[in-house]
Amino acid sequence: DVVEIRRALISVSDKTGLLELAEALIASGVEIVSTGSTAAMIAAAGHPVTEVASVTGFPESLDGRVKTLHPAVHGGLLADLRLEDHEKQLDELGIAPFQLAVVNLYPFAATVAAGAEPAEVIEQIDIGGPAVVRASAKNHANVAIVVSPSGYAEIVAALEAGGTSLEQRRRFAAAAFAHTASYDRQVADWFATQTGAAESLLRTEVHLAGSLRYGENAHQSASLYTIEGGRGIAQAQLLGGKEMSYNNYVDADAAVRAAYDFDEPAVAIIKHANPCGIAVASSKAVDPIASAHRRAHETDPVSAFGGVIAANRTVTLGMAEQVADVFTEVLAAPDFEPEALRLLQSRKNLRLIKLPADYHREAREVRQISGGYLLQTADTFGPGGSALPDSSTWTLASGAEVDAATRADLEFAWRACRAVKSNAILLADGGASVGVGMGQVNRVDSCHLAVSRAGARAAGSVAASDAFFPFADGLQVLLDAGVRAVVQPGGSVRDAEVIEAAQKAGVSMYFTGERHFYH
Ligand code: 93A
Repeated sequence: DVVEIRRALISVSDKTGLLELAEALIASGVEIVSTGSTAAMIAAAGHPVTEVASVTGFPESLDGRVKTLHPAVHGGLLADLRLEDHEKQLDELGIAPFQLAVVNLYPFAATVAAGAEPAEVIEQIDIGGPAVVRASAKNHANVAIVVSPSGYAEIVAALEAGGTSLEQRRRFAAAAFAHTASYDRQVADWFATQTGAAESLLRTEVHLAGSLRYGENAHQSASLYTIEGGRGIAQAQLLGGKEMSYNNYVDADAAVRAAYDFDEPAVAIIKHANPCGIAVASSKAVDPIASAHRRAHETDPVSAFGGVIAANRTVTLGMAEQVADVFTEVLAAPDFEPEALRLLQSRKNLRLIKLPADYHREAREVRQISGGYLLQTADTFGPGGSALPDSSTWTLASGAEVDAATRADLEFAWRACRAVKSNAILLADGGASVGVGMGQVNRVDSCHLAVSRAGARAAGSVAASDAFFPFADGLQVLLDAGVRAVVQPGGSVRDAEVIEAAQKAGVSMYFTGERHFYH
């Protein structure tokens, strides 16, 4: 199984250790065949080297795009000399076999990272190099392939040992295919960024972080994977309480997403991935994040029991005292004041999650379906996302332009509504949700739910709907409850009917032109 090295093909972009390797090969009587600048460097050091052009009978051409892509090279790499017939054919074709290939590829990733223009990046897509690497790796029964200077020492040792072993060549081949696969992935990722399409799923480098006690239910097993470079819930630090469960992760993610949709101090309380309360701080609050929490809690104190809370500001002692009074599963925040942390850490069942300082959501979302995955760009308007929605682009569909306070409420409701599973209706007043209708299979039921949750607070509140009203019936439920203004995407074929209902009630209604389904 030992293959003696008599002829080597060397074509490297990274010239680290090249001369030491060449010297050792020459000292062992190995013939070196090499490309352009690799050959030039070996020759300049005074070593004999055969230019690949003299092997192929063709000059390196097309600005170096065609160097090693030739049967005289690939025949020598792919011939399986365990077969008499291959040996005979090589003789007939006048092709000499290689027993070693040393290749490292054009620095594609480094060129992209340096911010090069597309034309320059494309020139750095190595074609001939990977072909040599793959051919040699396939034929590892006969050829050793080295793709990194870190492998040179082993080759030098093999020269002294009389050749490479099958075990070595197999190991080199495995590393070689991993190398070309990762190289092609870099190319694919770059192309994905160029086409503007949803980014390649392959871009995602994931690591198993550990197993969870169980999944959504006790009989399901589960684990957590983290995304390389991710800065989200999966990277958060656990500062107190028991380990995070599968459902804790899901709900904490929804809570953080909701709270971070706001620039101002905001708190979201989540149960089963839906908000039972979202609020921003009252403008007069001395302790803004405590104010936001108090108001979010007041939306629906019954549902907030056993909830998952996220704040987009440091948790103060004031907020901590409020949270400590209510049974809560998880509290996620960018940080905690020391006294707040001390108090909350005394609650042994409360998981305290400190988010990464540069928290951001992934730019794309993956969901599994049977037999495949769905990938989409995220519906972001928080950190790392698109610009915050701007109510200046809304159009007035009915009633009079509202005053500044009502407009602020509508903007709040529109943002908060995005955290609610479709069909979503959210009633708000003064920067706090007062009634949420979530996850219903028709919009009328979501309206009823929001109104009944709001109770007496429905009258005079503003309403947001994540998608258009297909009929006037859902909106009518809200109008009958006395909402003072409505925001919704608009765009239904029956918009005229819907507008008429709002007009009849004397209610201002804005169209955003953009929908925020969330399933
Ligand atoms: O442009 S290529 O895709 N065409 C080829 O035929 C070819 N053969 C080797 N690039 C090719 N290579 C690459 O050239 C190698 O992978 C290596 O990175 C580089 C070495 O070229 P030089 O010796 O001229 O620096």
